Amino acid sequence: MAINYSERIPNNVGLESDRRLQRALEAWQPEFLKWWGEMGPEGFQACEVYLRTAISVDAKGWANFGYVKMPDYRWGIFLAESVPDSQIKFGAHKGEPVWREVPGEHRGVLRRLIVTQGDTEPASVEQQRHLGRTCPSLYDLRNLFQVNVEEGRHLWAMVYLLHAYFGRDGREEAAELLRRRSGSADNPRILGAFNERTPDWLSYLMFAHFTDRDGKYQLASLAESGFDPLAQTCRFMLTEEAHHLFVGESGIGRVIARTCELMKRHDTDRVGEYGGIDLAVIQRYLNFHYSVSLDLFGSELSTNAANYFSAGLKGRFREADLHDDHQLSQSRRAILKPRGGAITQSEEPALAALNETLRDAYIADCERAMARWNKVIQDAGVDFALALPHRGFNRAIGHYSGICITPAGEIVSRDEWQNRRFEWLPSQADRQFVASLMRPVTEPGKFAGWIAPPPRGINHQPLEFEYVTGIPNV
Ligand code: BYC
Ligand code: FE
Ligand code: FE
Repeated sequence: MAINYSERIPNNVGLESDRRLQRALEAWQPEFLKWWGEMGPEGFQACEVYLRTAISVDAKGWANFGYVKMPDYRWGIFLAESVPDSQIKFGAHKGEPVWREVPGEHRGVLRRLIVTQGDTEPASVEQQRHLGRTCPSLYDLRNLFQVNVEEGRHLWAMVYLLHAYFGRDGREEAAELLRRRSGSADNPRILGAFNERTPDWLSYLMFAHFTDRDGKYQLASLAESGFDPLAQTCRFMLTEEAHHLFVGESGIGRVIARTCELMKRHDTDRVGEYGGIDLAVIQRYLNFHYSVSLDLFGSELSTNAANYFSAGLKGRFREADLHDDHQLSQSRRAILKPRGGAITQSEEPALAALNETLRDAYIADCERAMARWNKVIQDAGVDFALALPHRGFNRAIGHYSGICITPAGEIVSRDEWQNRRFEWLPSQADRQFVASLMRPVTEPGKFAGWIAPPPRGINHQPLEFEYVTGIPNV
């Protein structure tokens, strides 16, 4: 079947005039649609969803709202505009012109970075495919689907790079991206957090807040890349990421607001019997999603990270704002390390510690969001504060893995950890309780009792707007 490219695949990469790329995408697109049908939002493929579609990168083109059936969504390929005469900003090639083609010596490493990034996108869609059935409102359902189609588009963005710049092995990797499955025993997704289950909406909102936020920091680092097509692609992806973070942060904020309202009304901190989620349960969910997301930054000391930077492939967060030599060959920095039963500081080469440096920026961002959530609690007149656990808590990657650290940052014995872990992480009972609240609310303008309504609708529409129509009876 021939494809009308600019209509079917909105793009600013000159797809119309690139026969080789057309052929590759023409073969891949039906596989993508098949994957979307099997692994995309379950039970809602025939609904009309009020979605935003990007049809170009300028201010007017990237936010077109209208009803679309998800399988008909126009997954486009967009690069942010290239800056003329740009130079590589860091590493051994600093000051040289950016690459418009893949530098031969870094081909394998670059492909691996693109594949790792690309793999997370369909993984998240797979993790979220069951959630539609238990949506707390049409507003939230629409936001879920918006995030899902955009993660689909992020997959397209990485597949475009693989097809356009990596020849046959790029095409093979692009096909594999549709074959791995989140949580599969034989063919799992690449990174840990993307094989975890997202069984309920509290997990999902935490995921959008904490795990999509890793996306923000990783994409921002790749947006500094000396390989210009990758940088341009990631810059445009970041504009979409902002909405995913909004969904997470505002969603959790609304859960907190509802809980506080029930606490005040019934003068209790146990709001379960009134259909709310205790702040203690929210804290345990938060501990889980935060720690799993911290793992996504990799080991504290990593030769991979040092090599990515020195090679000019992956920079630091907002590289241009940093005032140093952008090569880090002599610099050192202090990092925390567990040693002999204590967590102590140690001076390490800054180049090897780049994963930790990016994780620091992420943690600071999470702290800022945490302060906004705590303001919601305070404003409600409730005496409680949520907190981020220690960075070593519940880690599976890096030098804290295998060490039992409490949220307060205390190293404890394995026995104590086992005995107390459900003070800190969601228990079976927590998950069952949250699951019991997950009843679909699909009447326009109505919201489930465990989450407060948002202050306003989408794209100036009222809250009662029918954001998704044609919902099957469940
Ligand atoms: N799980 O030197 P190390 C997003 C592996 S999220 C499993 O410590 P490195 C999104 C690592 O691959 C953003 N394995 O790590 C969010 C390596 O394997 P090999 C995604 C892990 O390489 C929500 C070994 O352990 N983008 O977009 O310095 C919804 C030792 O590695 C994990 C990116 O990640 C883990 N957590 O850094 C939708 C950007 N961590 O080589 C989307 C691209 C490490 O020994 N990726 N390993 O086989 C990277 O920059 C790097 O691969 C990482 C790891 C930062 C992930
Ligand atoms: Fe994404
Ligand atoms: Fe995202």
